[in-house]
Amino acid sequence: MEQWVYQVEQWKNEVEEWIYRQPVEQLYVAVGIVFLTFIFFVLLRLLKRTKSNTIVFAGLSGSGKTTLFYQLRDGSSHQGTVTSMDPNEGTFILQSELEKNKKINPVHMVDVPGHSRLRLKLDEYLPQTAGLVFVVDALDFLPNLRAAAEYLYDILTNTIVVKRKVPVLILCNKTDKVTAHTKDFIRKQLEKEIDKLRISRTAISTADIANGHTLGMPGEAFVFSQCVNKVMVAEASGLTGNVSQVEQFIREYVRQ
Ligand SMILES: Nc1nc2c(ncn2[C@@H]2O[C@H](COP(=O)(O)OP(=O)(O)OP(=O)(O)O)[C@@H](O)[C@H]2O)c(=O)[nH]1
Ligand SMILES: [Mg+2]
Repeated sequence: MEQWVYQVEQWKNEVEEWIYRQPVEQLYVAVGIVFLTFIFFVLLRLLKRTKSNTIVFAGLSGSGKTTLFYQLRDGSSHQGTVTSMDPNEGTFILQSELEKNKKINPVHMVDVPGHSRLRLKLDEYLPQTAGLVFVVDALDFLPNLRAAAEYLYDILTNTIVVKRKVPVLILCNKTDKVTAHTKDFIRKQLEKEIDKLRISRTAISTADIANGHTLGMPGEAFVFSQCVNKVMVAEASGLTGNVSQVEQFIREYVRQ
C-alpha cells in the first residue's frame, strides 16, 4: 500500500515539474481550449433539449383524431373509438418506421379531445409544440364548417402559435369515402369562413386587436398564405391507414 502511495506521489511530482517547464502561454491556451469545449457541449445539450418532438392533433369532435393517433402508433385504427374525455398522449416511433434499422427519434404525440370544454387543454401543449395537425372531417364537412373555422381561427390567432410560428397542417380526413370533399374545396371554404369571422370578430372584440394577433390583410380576402406561420393542407384516412402525408409533415418538423 505504502509503495503505491509513494508511486502516486512521484507521478504527481513529475507532472508538476512538467507543467512548470511549459511556457505559460501554452498553459493558458490549453486551459482555454478545455473551457471552450466544455461550454460547447453544454450549449449543444441545451439546444437538443429545447428542440421539441411534440405533435398535437386538434379538431372538432368526431373528425378522427383518435383514429389517426392509433393508426400512426400501431398501424391499425382500433375500430370503434368513442368521444375522448382526456388527451391521448404517447411517445413512440411511427409504425411505418419500425422496420427501418437505424436509430429513429420518437415522436411525442398528443390528441386533444374536440369537445369544447376539453379544448382548453390545448393551451398546455402549445408552448412545446413542433407542429399542429388540425383534423377536419371531409365527409361531414359543410354542416360543421362554421364550428371548424371558429376553432381554427382561435388557433391561428393564439399568441403562442403566432409568436412561435407553429406550423399547422389542415388534414382533410376520411378521404376513403368517395363523397369526401377535396382538400382544395375544404381550404377555400375555410378561408371564406375565416374571412367572415375576421370581420365580425374584430368589429365586436378589441381583445384580438389589443394583443396584435389579427388575421390577414385589411381590404383583402383572407387566404392561409397570409399567416405568419406556415399553414398547409393535406389528405388522409385514419380508418384505412392512408396517412403518408401526415407522416411527412411530422417528419419535417420532428427530425428522424
Ligand atoms: N370513413 C372514415 N371514418 C373515420 C375515419 N377516421 C375516423 N372515422 C370515424 O369517425 C368517428 C370519430 O372518430 P374519432 O377518432 O373517435 O374522432 P375524434 O376526433 O377523436 O373525436 P373526439 O375524441 O370526440 O374529439 C369514428 O366512428 C371513426 O370510426 C376515416 O378516415 N374514414
Ligand atoms: Mg378522440
